[in-house]
Amino acid sequence: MKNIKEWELGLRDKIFKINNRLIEVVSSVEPHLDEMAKYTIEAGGKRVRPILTILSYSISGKNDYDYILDLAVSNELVHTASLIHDDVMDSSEMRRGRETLYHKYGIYNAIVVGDYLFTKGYELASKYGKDVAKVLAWGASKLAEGQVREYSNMGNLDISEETYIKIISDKTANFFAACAQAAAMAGGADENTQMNLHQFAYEMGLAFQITDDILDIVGDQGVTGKPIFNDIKQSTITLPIIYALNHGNKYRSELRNLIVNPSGGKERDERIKSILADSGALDYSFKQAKFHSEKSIEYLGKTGKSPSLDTLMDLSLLVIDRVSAAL
Ligand code: GRG
Repeated sequence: MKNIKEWELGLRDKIFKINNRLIEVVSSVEPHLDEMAKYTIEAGGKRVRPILTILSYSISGKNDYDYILDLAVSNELVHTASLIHDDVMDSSEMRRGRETLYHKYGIYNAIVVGDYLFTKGYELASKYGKDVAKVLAWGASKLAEGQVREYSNMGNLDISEETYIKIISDKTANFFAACAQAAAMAGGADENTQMNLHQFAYEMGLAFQITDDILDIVGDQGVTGKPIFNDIKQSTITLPIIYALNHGNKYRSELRNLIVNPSGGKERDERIKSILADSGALDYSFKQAKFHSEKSIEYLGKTGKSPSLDTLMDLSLLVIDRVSAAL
């Protein structure tokens, strides 16, 4: 298994081209919009979705990856638009290591910049034909469904693991699936390959989101670029909490009290963290992430040999690797 640095190095030229093209396509004749759109793009991000798009295309696509660059960029724009709107909904102050657009420029500007990136994304995707654009529209509509389902379950301490999986399927995994499937489609892959890549990316997306939710508890803001314990602060109940509430009899009422009581600061956070560790909730959640990562690789194995296969596999393993050092 390669470490993250090596993996990034192997993709450096692609990430460089993605970043340049992103800046190019968000340019606007309206200087303030231009400034805000570029502020958001220049904050960076892992660029997982555009990389997933390029590699999924390479499984069957005959052209150089330049051909699929705009679809990759389109997917990053839709994702970034959703993050901007998410930060408005959560009143978040930090994202990608800098002040959120919402906090710096205000709510009205954040809504419009999100809309702008979203439409720019669709303009680019339309180049690949209506079937490809339709898959992406499906993925983006799932983002919205997931977001609303999550919002309506805020503070719901009785939320089931099944509902949690439904939420993260839509807010994360189905969009990953749409990125991979649309790219395979644009590369002329047969239907079987398209579906295997869809399933691969879906399972990887579940692993990615579960990992993200663990990192919200045990992560380091310097690495993730966003504050930790944000989910609990927002009353978003994620897998570690669900597990501990359902399996840690000893801690159940204490944990419920700690979650509903926002005071207590760092001490409260540390206590929640130790309950989640002692009840086995963090280990269980990591096992679930690992399970989905392994499942994703099974689907990948069904797509047939190609040069980008190993890198896609590394991507799925890296998704869960982000958390193993923190546990
Ligand atoms: C369709 C534009 C649009 C919006 C729909 C607000 C909203 C409604 C959806 C938001 C859904 C959401 C917040 C999903 C989070 C998914 C997720 C895992 C985000 C973090 O992704 P990373 O870690 O972030 O890839 P970076 O910053 O690295 O790109």
